Amino acid sequence: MKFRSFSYNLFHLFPTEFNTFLVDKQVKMGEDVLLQCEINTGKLNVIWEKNGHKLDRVEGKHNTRKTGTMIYLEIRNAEAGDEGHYTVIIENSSCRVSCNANVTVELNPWRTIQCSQDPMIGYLKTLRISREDVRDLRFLLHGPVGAGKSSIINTVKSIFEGFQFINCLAAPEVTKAFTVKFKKYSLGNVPFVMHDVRGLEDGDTKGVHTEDIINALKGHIADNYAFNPVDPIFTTSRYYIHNPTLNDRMHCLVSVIPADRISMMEDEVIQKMKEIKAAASKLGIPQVLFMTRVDQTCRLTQNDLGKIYQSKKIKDKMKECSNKLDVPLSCIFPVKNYSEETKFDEKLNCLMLEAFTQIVHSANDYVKRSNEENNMD
Ligand SMILES: Nc1nc2c(ncn2[C@@H]2O[C@H](COP(=O)(O)OP(=O)(O)O)[C@@H](O)[C@H]2O)c(=O)[nH]1
Ligand SMILES: [Mg+2]
Repeated sequence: MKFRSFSYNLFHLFPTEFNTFLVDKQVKMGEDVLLQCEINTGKLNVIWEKNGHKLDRVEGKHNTRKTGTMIYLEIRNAEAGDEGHYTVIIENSSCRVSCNANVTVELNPWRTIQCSQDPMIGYLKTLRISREDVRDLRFLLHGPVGAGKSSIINTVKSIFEGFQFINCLAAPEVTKAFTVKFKKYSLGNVPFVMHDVRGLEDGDTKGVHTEDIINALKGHIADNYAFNPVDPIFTTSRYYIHNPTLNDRMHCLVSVIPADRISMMEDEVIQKMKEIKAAASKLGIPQVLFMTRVDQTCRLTQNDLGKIYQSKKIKDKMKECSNKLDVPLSCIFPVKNYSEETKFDEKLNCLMLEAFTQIVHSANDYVKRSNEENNMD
């Protein structure tokens, strides 16, 4: 016997429930979306919400209806703005129940991704540095603790060396400030060197000192120097390079930001990153931003990395990085690192290789423009 045939006196004996729930929808631009669910009674009030606010119904776009116990919301001609978290609330004087669904709209791609890694690896393996006296192009990675700096090095190393490194550089999620030394990582068969530094933290006595990153950019810090969070390197230290050459300097600064944590980053850390960026600008050193952990912030991307440039969430996160750190969107590259995977993933490699090619070009251009005699101080 169905509940709807009972009188109102029996209402409290049979609480209102959903027979079927809303389900998540993923649609392409221009497609229609139909959200539907079924309740066990027809005599109730229905309210639709989007992202926690009452749905602002637009004529010709939203169509809500109730047919018996079925409840529908139709969204016509899906656009980027239709993406969101939808809730249907069913209520009367004595009860209120709700259920939710996410609507994801695949945007038209705004950047393309190459789908074959071998030409990109081949290109980078044969690329010549624009000056003969420069042995390697050197990259400095900086950013908050846990941003994925060590994982980027691990991922790039794995791609060039053709097998997957166990991600021993990356810190487990719970630890902080795992990397304490200024560490140089050569990439085996290509003339590129990446430097990993201890992560930035808020406060003056935690994480790496801003001044030391600037010293590293200028080439004053030797490999294996253990960062001291309280004081920058002393000129009397045996790790201090007094007259750095172009081979000691950094040729590109890579800021690393985790997409899933950008909104929660402390202002102080952002301020430190901006300070370092400003110093790099003053030195003429190119700067690029790698946005990591994209899979942790966007389901569409997690399911298919090839759709990263169709994701509104990724685009929004890139804009947030751009606004917070004053980096143009064209200099922001969303990347995914190897974290739990045990097998090679060509889409992951291609995304990383595109970002990596960009920093190689920027660094190569910088060394071409640099005058060996330039004093950086
Ligand atoms: N899911 C996912 N996890 C990542 C990614 N990049 C890094 N991680 C994880 O995030 C944590 C911090 O990374 P780590 O490289 O140690 O950060 P670092 O402090 O900047 O060197 C580790 O547990 C990594 O496995 C990514 O793109 N996706
Ligand atoms: Mg690290």
